Amino acid sequence: HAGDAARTDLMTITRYVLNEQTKHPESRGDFTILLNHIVLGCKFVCSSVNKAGLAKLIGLAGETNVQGEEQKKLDVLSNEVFVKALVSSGRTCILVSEEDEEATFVEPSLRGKYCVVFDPLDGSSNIDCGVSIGTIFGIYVINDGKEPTVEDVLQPGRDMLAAGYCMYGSSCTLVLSTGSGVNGFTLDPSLGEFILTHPDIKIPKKGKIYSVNEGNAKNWDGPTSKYVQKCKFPDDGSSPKSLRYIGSMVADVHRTLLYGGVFLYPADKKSPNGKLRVLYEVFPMSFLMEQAGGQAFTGKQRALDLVPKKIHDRSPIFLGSYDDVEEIKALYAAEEKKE
Ligand code: P6P
Repeated sequence: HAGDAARTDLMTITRYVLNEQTKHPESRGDFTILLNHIVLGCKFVCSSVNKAGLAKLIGLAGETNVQGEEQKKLDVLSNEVFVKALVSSGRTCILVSEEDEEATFVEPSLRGKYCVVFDPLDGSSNIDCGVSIGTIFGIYVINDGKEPTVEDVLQPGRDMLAAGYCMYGSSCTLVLSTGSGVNGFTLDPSLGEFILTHPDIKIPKKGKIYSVNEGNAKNWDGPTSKYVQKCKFPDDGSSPKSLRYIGSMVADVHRTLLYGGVFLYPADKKSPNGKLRVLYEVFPMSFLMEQAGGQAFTGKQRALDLVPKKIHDRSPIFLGSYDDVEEIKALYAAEEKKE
């Protein structure tokens, strides 16, 4: 039976990436090794996040654990795990993490050709109330063999080789694109393997959900205010959209990817560049949205065409269903004409 075949043909993320690798005969498997180390980091963080509540309950967090070590904050711990996993993979040369002010340059003996930009635990302020959080990552390749510098990662998001996120929620789901579509894998804890559960994800062309922090409405610019107003009081007789805002980017983006609609973190008077970071939040999520048939816009341009000046630069972002983002682009274009 087809069902049985599906149940016994376990397409793990490693098998999936190896299959992808066979499409590039010249590849020496470096990307597969790199990805395996990212997956290892995700499995560790998944296990730690699931225990975090318990650790707090039995008083481990914030005190010393059985080894007498100070219990680390989960985002600090997650960052250390990813940095160690990526460096030890021997396939990276520069790492940019939301947790580290400066980029990490891998020592020559362990240096590879990939740059990884990542937020090890985005939304970590939501841990204590059990809201889903996640790891977000993007991968650039650097082939020129010269001494790596920070300019090597200040590249437009369209040059990313791959991007993905791992969401730690009711289940642990890793969503990945290596440039030919988007696939979702769910961790089977009994196997310790990520199994393909969402093959070839495509975002609905138009959605019924908008996702934004309405608490910032006082500070929004004209086009954003007009768009949100249209969502609530449509002038074409259609029904109003639903508002869903979790306040954890990975969770809001994952819902947008699967159900459709649009996620907005606009600029506002207080933060003219918005809040979300270009390299390890905006670029990976925009890459995934485009690969799934959606799009991502900054209010001025295609998000993936942005060129960051600094590794922690921020940008406004409007991403999701193709038609919904088109409406936002039209409102910004009309504003442009007026100026
Ligand atoms: P606000 C979490 O702190 C985060 O970085 C993203 O995960 C999330 O989308 C955003 O900030 C929420 O920001 O200002 O709405 O609380």
